Parts: sequence; C-alpha cells; structure tokens
Amino acid sequence: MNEKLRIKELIQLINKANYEYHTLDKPTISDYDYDHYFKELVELEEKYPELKQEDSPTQKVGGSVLEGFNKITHQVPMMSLSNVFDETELRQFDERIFNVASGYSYVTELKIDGLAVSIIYEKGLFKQAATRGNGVVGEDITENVKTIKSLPLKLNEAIDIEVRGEIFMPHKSFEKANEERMSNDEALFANPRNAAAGTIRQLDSKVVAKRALDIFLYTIVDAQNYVNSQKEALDYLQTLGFKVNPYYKQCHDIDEVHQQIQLFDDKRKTLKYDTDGVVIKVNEFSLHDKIGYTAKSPKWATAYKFAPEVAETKLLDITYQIGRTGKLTPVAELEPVFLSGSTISRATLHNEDFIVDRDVRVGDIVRIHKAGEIIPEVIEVVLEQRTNQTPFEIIKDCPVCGHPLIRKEGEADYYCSNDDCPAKNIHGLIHFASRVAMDIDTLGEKVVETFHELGFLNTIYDIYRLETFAEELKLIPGFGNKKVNKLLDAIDASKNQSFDKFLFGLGIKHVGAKVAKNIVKYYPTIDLLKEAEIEALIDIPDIGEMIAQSIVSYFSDEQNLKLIDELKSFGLNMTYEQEETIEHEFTGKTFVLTGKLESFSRDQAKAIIEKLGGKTSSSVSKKTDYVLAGSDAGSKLKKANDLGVTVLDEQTFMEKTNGLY
Ligand code: 3B8
Repeated sequence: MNEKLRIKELIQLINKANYEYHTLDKPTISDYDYDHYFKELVELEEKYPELKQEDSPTQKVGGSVLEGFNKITHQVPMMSLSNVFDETELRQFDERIFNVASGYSYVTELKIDGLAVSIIYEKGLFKQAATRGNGVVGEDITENVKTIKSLPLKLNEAIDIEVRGEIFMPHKSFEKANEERMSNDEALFANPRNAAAGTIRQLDSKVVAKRALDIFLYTIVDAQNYVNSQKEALDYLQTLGFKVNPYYKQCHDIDEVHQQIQLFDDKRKTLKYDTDGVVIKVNEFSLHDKIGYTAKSPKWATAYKFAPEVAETKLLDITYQIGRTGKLTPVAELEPVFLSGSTISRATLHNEDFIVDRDVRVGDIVRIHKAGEIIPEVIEVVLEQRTNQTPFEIIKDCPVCGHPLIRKEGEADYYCSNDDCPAKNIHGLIHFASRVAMDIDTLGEKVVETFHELGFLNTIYDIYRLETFAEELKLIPGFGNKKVNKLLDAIDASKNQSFDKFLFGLGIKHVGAKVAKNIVKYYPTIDLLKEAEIEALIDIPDIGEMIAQSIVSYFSDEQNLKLIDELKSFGLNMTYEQEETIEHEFTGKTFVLTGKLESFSRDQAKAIIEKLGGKTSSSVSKKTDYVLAGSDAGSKLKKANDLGVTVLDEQTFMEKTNGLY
C-alpha cells in the first residue's frame, strides 16, 4: 500500500479512536490495537518526514522545551463572569435583564473549576492557544495545549474559528500528579485547579503530556457569525469535534434555572472533576449587546457559586501543632467523615479566639468544610446536639519543648517562647532522617516539611510515632497505602542503624560523621557517653576542648536526655557494634519472640539476639531453636511445646545474656 495513503488512514483511525475515548468517553478499539497503530504511524513518519501531517496524533506527545511564554494579545478580550451567591441575588440578576429585554431564555452550564483558554483554528487546523492573562494580554501556551488528548488538532469542518473553554485536571490525574511529586520530594499541589495551572505553565511539554489535562469548550468568539444562540453554539462545538460538558440545559425562566442549580449542587459530588458553580447565560445572542457589558463582565451572564460542601462529625479531641515560626495551631481530631472526595479526620481550629468565639468543646458535633487547602476547617458547633461538654481552655506550655507559650497584645496567636524550640527548627529532623545519618530514604526534606505543616512531625521522637497516624497519613494527597507502608518500614529499619550514625544524626554541635565514628569506639553505649567528662573526652584522638564541651553540654540538657530515653523505648540502637559477634550459646540459633516482655522491648531483645549472632523469625517451626515467651503468650507458645522447642522465660533469657550486650 502507498505510504502516504496509509499515513492518512492511520491518522484518521487514531484521531477517531482518540475522540471516542477522550471526548465521548466511549472507547471503540482496544488499547492493544491503538498502541500498534500508533507505533506504525510513528515509524512511517520517521521514515518519510515529508509526509508528516499537521493533524497527526504523534504531535500530542509533547517534545519542545520553551525558554518562557510569549505574550499574546486577544483579538476579542476574554472577560470574566460576575458572581451570585444565593437565590435572592440570582433573581436580582434576572430582574436586571427583564428590565431591558424580553422573549429570552437561559442556558445553564456547569462551571468547571480550571483555567480559561482561548484557542484559534485556521482552516480547521489547531494553530494557537493562550491563557486569559489579564483579559487583554495572555500567554502563548500552544505547545502545552496541543498535548491535551481530548482537544482535536483538526476539526470536522475546514473553518477559521476561535473557541474558548476551561482546562482542568480530573481527580484521578490530580492524585497521580501528587503521588509523583511526593516521590520526587516536591511540594504538593493543594487542589486540582492549582495542579492544572501549574502544569499548563510547564516549559517542557512532555511533562504536560504525561499529566493528563482535559478540556471542556463553552464559547465561540463572535459566535453570532456561526449560530444564533448559546445552545446552538454548544451543539455546534460538538459537531466540530470538541468536548463539551454534557450537563447544559436550556431553561425558560429563572425558576427553572434555580431548580437546575439545586440539581447540579447534588450532581457535582459524583463528578470526576471539580466544579464551583453553575454558569447562567442568556441564550439568545441577538439580545446580548442590548443587555450589555460592564468593564469586566457581560451583563447577560453570571456564575452562581456553590457554597462549599459541609459535613458534620464529632470532635474527639483538640491537639496542637507548633509551626516553624513557633506559632501554635489547635487542631480538631475528628471522627472520620467523608467530604468532597476524601475522608477527613483532622481540621484546623486556627487559634484560641476562633475556638472561644464559636465556643467549640471536645465532644461537640461540629460542621467542617474544605477551605481550598489540604487541611479542612471547623466552621461551627451544632449546639442543639451539645450534651455537657466542658468549655475549652488553651494549653499554657509548648507541647514540644515545655517552655511557656506567649500571646502578645493585639495578636491572635500564641508562640513558643523558647528560641531553641525543636519545632522552630526542622532542619535537625531533616538531618536526622537523611541518608548520611539514619538513612530513612522515604523521609526526605519535602515529606518532612509536609508532615510538619500538617502537625505530624515536630521532633525526632515524632518520627517513631508516625505509625500511630498511619490511617491519617494515607489520606494526605500523594500518599496512600503503599507509600505509607513503605515509609513506616523504612522508619522501623532505621532503628537498627549503627550507633555512630545515630549519634551524628542527633545534631550535636561540632559532632560530625567522623567525630561520631571515633567517639563510639571509646564510648560504645549511649549510657557511657551520657556520663562522659570533658577530661576523658579530650583524650580521644582528634577531639578537642570545643567538641568535648559541646557533648557534655548536650547531655546535660533535660530535654535531650528525655528524647534519648524516648527513642530508646522505641528500640533504637544506641550501642556500638564491633565487627565480630560475641561467641555465645545463642550464636547461629533461631528465636521466636512471643507474649509481653517486662524489662525490655521486643526490638531490644531482638537486638541482643542479633548481637550474639542469632536470628529472629515470626513463626514457630521445626527450625526454631528457642522461643522467648513473655506473659500472655498464646498459640506460638503452645506450638513450641507441641514441637518440643526450648522455651525461655524472660528471667532465664536475661541471666543467659547478662552483661553480654
Ligand atoms: C462570558 C461567558 C466569561 C465566561 C463565559 O465552566 C465570559 O462563559 C466564562 F465573559 O468564564 N468555567 C463556562 C465557564 C466559564 C465561562 C463561561 N462558561 N462554562 C466555566
């Protein structure tokens, strides 16, 4: 077959499949066949570049990297919509029109929450796309818009036309984009709108192509040259091959419009993309100029903005979060409730006045909504449902360092009075988790920052408490089951990091990686190091007065000692491990731990066994040599007895290992 004809045929085939898949949402060929056709077309175009056509779908994968965006002056300014927020304002809008025009109807459309774009086609071929900008001058985003799968590069009629619509990011793509950003340790997008705006401003169109943006068209510039009404315009846009939001309707009076708005308010909760209202337009173009324009908006159209979605749930507790500036934020711990696409279990309470003004009390039923950020907000208390809760009182001391909290005259917020409060400085935390210290590879700088902002991480200690918040962490955009589990595993594994890396991770002034390595050889446990005196420390090679002083000073601070005790209780390794293990009757033996241990944690017991060259396993079998059984041991103990495996109680285990670790 003639190559030119085959290329033409493939372009038609693939463009049709694209249209059916992305615009109509009704796929007709399999992904497998699609991939084959696509590959064949790419190969033919590579072989015969002169046969490449302007409307080829291979143009949609991106490629060019721009230096910046050129400015484009709109031929017809892109105006914006006025807003109405309730039925009264909606009826006032109608009255103003009624006063100047008659014989009109309305068209209602869903208001897509994305960013407006104007697109020019010449002889039916895609030529240029620009942002709204200030309405007069926008930015040239042609290369990026070209990658949007549902946008045709060739129309069904070879006409010159300029169309306008809304670019948006569907919820699914948004979640994927944030997951990717989380993996790359980049700041998360707060919502799909920001994600769409951020993506369309990418200079590398390949990144845009990957992010799966979508577009609904809603206007034709100088539409009266093509059709007579908004309804006809929407129908004509579809005839040309554009994706038009299906939820539009012609309404014959404002009552019908209002009814439609109420319907949409419910409908939007089930959609796969964000909407923030309903657009109401006078349908008949012949009346538009008569009704007129203000400097910024047409008077023949307006946007009815939906009130944010609200949910009711129980306030279980009020906890606190200290930000990087030392600012205290009270946080509502809620009974999980579903709201605008996700399950919510925490919400901000801003500050003391916010809580006192609304008289919020633990145990109350509260109303919450999403305020456009990741963490939602408590709006008010459902007073009718109050029982006998006690009034709220704010804490007096910093929950992180224990120093007094101070609220200055005329300010709403409390701040921690301690300049060295660990919460003010998460660099220490970032350092602790970093590759050179504890090596928790999934806990990079951006993840630490995100968790810190959401109140999950303030001190090193909090890292090992993250486990308790696993379910909440899974709700953060960009996280999920897999990510959180991976993170928790890495944190768990870090408990076995070597003592010198741990010591370096603590961030003691002047104690670098090398110094730490040196110190642990002379002070092989944290308890020995805690008691070390300056004179003795100075005897260690390469350690001078300054370093020695710094170490002694670190271990004389109550707060630091408390941190170390807490970390010890989580089973962190604070013992220098010589290269060779100690020869012992446990060397080479396999242990199973079961029941509750009194004198040490399971992690500590595990560390002792490993130190002596033994292993631990989770289930009892014939290969098990010992079962270490604490109190309340269950089926594992029974199985050990059945199989004749030696069972050690805690006391015996301690005697046998005494002084060896
Ligand atoms: C005139 C008509 C602005 C808009 C409009 O889904 C004008 O129609 C506009 F000056 O911004 N976000 C829509 C949407 C937005 C607009 C619109 N129609 N469906 C939207």
